[in-house]
Formats: sequence, C-alpha cells, structure tokens
Amino acid sequence: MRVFASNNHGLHTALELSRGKLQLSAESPRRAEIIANTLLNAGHDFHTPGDLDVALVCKIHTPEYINFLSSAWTRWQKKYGDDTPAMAFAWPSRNLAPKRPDDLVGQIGYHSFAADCSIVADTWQAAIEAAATAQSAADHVISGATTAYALSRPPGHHATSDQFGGYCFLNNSAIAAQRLLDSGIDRVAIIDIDYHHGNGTQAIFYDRSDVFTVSIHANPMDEFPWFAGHACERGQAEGEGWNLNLPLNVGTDYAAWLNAVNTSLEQIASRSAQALIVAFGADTFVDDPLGTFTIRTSDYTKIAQRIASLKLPTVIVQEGGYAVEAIGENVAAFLEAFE
Ligand code: Q9C
Ligand code: ZN
Repeated sequence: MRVFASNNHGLHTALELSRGKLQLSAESPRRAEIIANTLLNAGHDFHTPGDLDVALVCKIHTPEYINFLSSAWTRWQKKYGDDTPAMAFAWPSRNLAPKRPDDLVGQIGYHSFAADCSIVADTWQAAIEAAATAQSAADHVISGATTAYALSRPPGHHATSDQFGGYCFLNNSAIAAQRLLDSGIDRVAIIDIDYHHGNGTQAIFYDRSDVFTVSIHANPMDEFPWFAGHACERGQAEGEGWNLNLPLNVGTDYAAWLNAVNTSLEQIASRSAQALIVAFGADTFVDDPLGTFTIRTSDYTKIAQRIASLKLPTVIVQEGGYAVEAIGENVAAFLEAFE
C-alpha cells in the first residue's frame, strides 16, 4: 500500500502530566519509527507528504487557533527564556468565562482541554507535517487509488477546531475528510476505532451532514476524554443523526468490538458515503499500557477485512497506540487486509 510518512515527526517529543508527575509522553517518536520500520520491511511503498494547504487547514481549525499554535513556542521563549515545555494550568471550565485572554499562559488554557500535551520547539512543524501526511494520503485516493495510509504523528482525533489535547494538535483525519469533500465527493464517513473517543472529530463535524462521524471507544464514564463520547451525542442542527458513538465497556474483547464495528458498517452503508476515513488507533491492543481492550494482532486483519468489505475508497490515518514493541505489527496486520 502507498504509505505517507514525514521524516520530521520526531521534532515533537513532549512531556505529559501523568499521575501528578511530568514525564516523557507515551506518544513518542519511537512509535512512528517502529511502524515505519515494520512497514518498510513488509514492502510497503513509502512517500513523503507534499506541502500542507493552509486554506484546507483553515476549514477545520480557526484562524486564532492556527495563529496561537504557530507562535506559542516563540512567545513562551520570549516570556520565560528557557526550554521548558509550554503547558497550561488553568482552563475555561464550567462556570468560568469562555473569553479568550490576551496573556499567553491564559491562551494555552483557552486553546487546550488536557495537560497530557505540551508544546515544544518544533511541535507546530511536526503537527503541520502530520496533517500534510493525511492530506497527501487523501490526495492519493482522490487520484484513483483504492486506499492509502497516513503515518501521522502527532495524532489528531482529539483536536477540536480550536483546542489541543490527548496528544493531538491538528485533526489529521478531519483534514483528510475535508480534502476528499473538496475534491467533489458529496459525503464522507469517518470510522474512528482508536481506544479513546474521537471528541475532536465529533465536535468539528457535529452540525454537518456531509461527514458521518462514527466512534467506537471505551465508555467516557470510565476513560479519557471523559467529557464527550456518550451514545446520546448524535449531532445537532443539520448534523443531527450524523454522529454515532458506540461506547464499550472497559475490558471489551474482540467479539464485542467486532459487533460494534459491524453496527457502524451497516450505518455507514446506509448513509451514501462515497469515501471512508479510518481513524486507526492501535491502543485497543491487549497489551496497550493506556487501554483495557483485549484485541490481538491477528484481530486487526479480520476487522480491517470487515471495513474493506464496504468497498469504499479509504484513507487510513494513524491515531494512538502505545504498546510500542507491537505497534508496527498491529498496523501491518491492519493494512494487510486492504491489499
Ligand atoms: N498517563 C490518543 O490515543 N492521556 N490519545 C492519558 C496517561 C490521555 C490518548 C494520560 C490519552 C490520550 C490519540
Ligand atoms: Zn487513543
């Protein structure tokens, strides 16, 4: 399969606040290195992404967010003069004013929803290239290929139009979906099978009917992102009925996961989607340090066969997956079914 990957993803090596400590993020450059090595050995066809179309990104993210992300590190350096990662410690949560402050630290809070992400020197460059990777994979499908895989890092599905969080800065899957629409496709479906709810993707398309968003994930009553991902969230206005959440219990096994995938595929098949984005996180894997599902490597091939049976032009975009030693094999197992 045609694989798009940037050589510069490692520019972003961030810290996360976890269990009261700042530590190296589970979302590491090593993840992408192992995926790339495994896919290269399996004979996949590697390409670097083209330049990111800024006008495309502006259809998914707000100008003030893009201005903020592109200048946050320089402003942080100017303010503090050292190399500590830029992070927030206060957010406009319930009962606080949602007005955007002028101060940088206030703006970091305004433009994020979690402290598992931090901005370092080249986070913006890495995020741009991750988005360009998804854009190029979409372009490959637009030019007639049945499938393409975007090895995007940092991931994207938690990023909303104007907030980072959950290791995500730009919403790569949403950008790929918008690219497909802009090529003349009337309706795109996104199936998000990362362990965590794709809250950013849901929010971006919540009032739209041109993108049918589906997410299968651990129940947000128990898992990150906690404040989105319930079955009752179905879209609004024009988008009412165009968002589907299938939250699953902690500890979900392959049979129950397959069941949710089958439900999603039936829904997608009835919505006249002309192309598909798979937001693929491998953190449903049995040994994932962040997840609790019990999916095995060979299950990824079987689930991908089900998804491929839709016979839609498909862009696969990498999201999470933190069992680093197995992530390459899990991605390879998934892609295998689309060959
Ligand atoms: N120490 C994705 O899979 N942070 N994001 C967990 C654990 C939230 C996951 C902190 C997990 C975010 C793309
Ligand atoms: Zn995840």
